[in-house]
Amino acid sequence: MRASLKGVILGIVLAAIGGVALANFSKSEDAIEYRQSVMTVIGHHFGSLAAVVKEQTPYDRKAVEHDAMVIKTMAELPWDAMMFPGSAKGHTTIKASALKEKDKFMGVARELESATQKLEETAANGDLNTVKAQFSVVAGVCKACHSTFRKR
Ligand code: ASC
Repeated sequence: MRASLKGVILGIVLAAIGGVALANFSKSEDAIEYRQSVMTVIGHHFGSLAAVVKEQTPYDRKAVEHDAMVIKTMAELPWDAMMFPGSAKGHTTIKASALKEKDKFMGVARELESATQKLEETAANGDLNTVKAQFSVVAGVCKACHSTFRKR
């Protein structure tokens, strides 16, 4: 097989494996808009969970499962956009250190993915106390990353 054909096939296979994780951005503004949209959606659903945890909203198992599912799914999405080269400039609150310390930043990103995965599992178990406990774990990951990598 010719080398160029092999290259094309490899590209297609990698793109298929990558699936939705391979969002493509042609410029910084697009990456910033995408990641801010994702964080906005996470914020809304985390806010409705927070109201349940603080007992301002009655516990509804289905609603909690739905919020946790959305948060877990969204938590997988913004990382390529966060790491888009040059995207610490412009209409954004990410610190330049997030892109410079990519391994450290992505370590926290993976922590959020596993903490929100657990949140989805606890929501499915239907016990409000374990949901509350895991909500606190996720909130801690949010807060740690924001205080390290987000401008005030
Ligand atoms: C939110 C939000 C955050 C996190 C953080 C958790 O709802 O907007 O930044 O939760 O406050 O500690």
